[in-house]
Amino acid sequence: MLKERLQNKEFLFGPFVNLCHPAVLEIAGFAGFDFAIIDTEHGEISTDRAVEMVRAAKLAGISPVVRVYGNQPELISKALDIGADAVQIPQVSSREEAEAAVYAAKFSPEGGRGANRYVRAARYSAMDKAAYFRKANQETAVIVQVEGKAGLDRLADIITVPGIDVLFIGPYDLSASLGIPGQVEHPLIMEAMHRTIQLARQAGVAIGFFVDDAVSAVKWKKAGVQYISFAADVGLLYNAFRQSVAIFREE
Ligand code: 3PY
Repeated sequence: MLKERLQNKEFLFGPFVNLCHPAVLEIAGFAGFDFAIIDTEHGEISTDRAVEMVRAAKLAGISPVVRVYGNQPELISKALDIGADAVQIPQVSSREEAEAAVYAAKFSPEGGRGANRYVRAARYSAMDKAAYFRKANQETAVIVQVEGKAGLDRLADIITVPGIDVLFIGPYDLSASLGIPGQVEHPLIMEAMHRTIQLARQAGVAIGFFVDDAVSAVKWKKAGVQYISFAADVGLLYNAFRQSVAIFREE
């Protein structure tokens, strides 16, 4: 499970998935990624399609993470009910919002996630019921994305919220919020990342970051970033297509 690997201080690497097909998760698993983020915030994937993708991920030995559309309890519990190893919540800007995300992701007594033992995550009731609720709290990870100026200003407070497994910095949204859209290598973004890494070390929380290329992934891994999300299936496919076309046309 992703959470255990994070606790073991492993460095994990995985793409966003925007193409709405289970085969993408199988391909990502066979390629050796650690996780893939099924993105229901951007793109066309809905929960009923995400479940097929979660299934495929599990079969291919890759951890399915579901990025929800927003910090809404019903979306967070649904992502976990369908069997995601982790839920990733965008646009978290305050301690209260981070606490609400954790509360929605945890069953009582740690939170207020709606309790149902007939869902896929509970093997449709095949799991012992007490064990399911306990194990779900222990084994599923909560990843909060800080990606706006307000969240950045409150980072020191957000990072100490109990129950956060990864604090993820989204450079694209952050660059937009700072008035430099798309300039993800800008010194302001780099400064934010280095400050986050520092704070995370003190708080004992894993850091997540998004990169567009594998060389940057290695750089951030060396800086201590444990959860590195890498581009998206569509962009990787485009690059591979484009490269082949360029070779064929001798461009
Ligand atoms: C961001 O960079 O803002 C993300 O959410 C990851 O793509």
